[in-house]
Amino acid sequence: MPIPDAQIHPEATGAAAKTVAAHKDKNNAALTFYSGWFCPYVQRVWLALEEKGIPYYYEEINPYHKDEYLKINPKGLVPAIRSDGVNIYESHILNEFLEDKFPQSKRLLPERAEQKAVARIQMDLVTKKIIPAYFRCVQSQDVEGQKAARKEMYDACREFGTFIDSSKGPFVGGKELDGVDIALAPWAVRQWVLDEHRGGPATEAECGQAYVKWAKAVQSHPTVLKTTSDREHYVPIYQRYLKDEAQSEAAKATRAGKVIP
Ligand SMILES: N[C@@H](CCC(=O)N[C@@H](CS)C(=O)NCC(=O)O)C(=O)O
Repeated sequence: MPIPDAQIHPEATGAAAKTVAAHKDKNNAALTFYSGWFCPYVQRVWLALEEKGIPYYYEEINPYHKDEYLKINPKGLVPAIRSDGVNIYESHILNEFLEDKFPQSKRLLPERAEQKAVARIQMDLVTKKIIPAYFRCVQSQDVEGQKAARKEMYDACREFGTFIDSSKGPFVGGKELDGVDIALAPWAVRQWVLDEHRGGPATEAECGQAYVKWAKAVQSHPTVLKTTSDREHYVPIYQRYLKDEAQSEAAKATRAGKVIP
């Protein structure tokens, strides 16, 4: 029985492939970045590495063929980093590690303890509410479940929008991406799955003006673009959840010209 994920396209493509090619020099790298080009958690760390301008060696891993990689991350998940002989994993922990290890590079989290705690509270909303609802919405095979998850997600995105100071935005970090923006950015990149298969584009009515502006700004941010592969190679990853769609109530309603809110 083939495992669909094990057949993921083997490498980054498009703009992301160029970024990979620029990070294949082991001699001048401060660390090794174990990546899977397709993974949103990886993209979090990739964004932090690029925004901070850290010299890294990029190693592509298919985490569904674990083998040797279990020695780097016993959980078998990407992303991971090997730095000074130590293996580190979990995207949030990795991004905090990068802040600690490279204090001279661009800061992505506030230095003041109180402000840093606030940033962690904001990232908690992303981790505990927005991301689980995103995956529930994609994975749910019934329209009611999809609608409920979409609402849950975009309600939380509206709350995320309140973290943005509209006089400084579009990002939580003002004009520049910061750690809180980066925590959610990969899912804004993958919002097309919901736009195209789970009820249409996110509207200001459901998730607020600040979030809609934020998502658009993220989707066209240069660092986001240079860590994103060609769309066609992401499609098969989501396809298993969308494959029965032709038969689904959502697809039938769409074909009948009904809007799925
Ligand atoms: N909590 C982890 C999640 C990482 C994760 O789920 N990575 C997926 C790819 S997107 C993976 O490596 N999956 C391999 C598997 O499930 O065996 C993090 O934040 O780094």
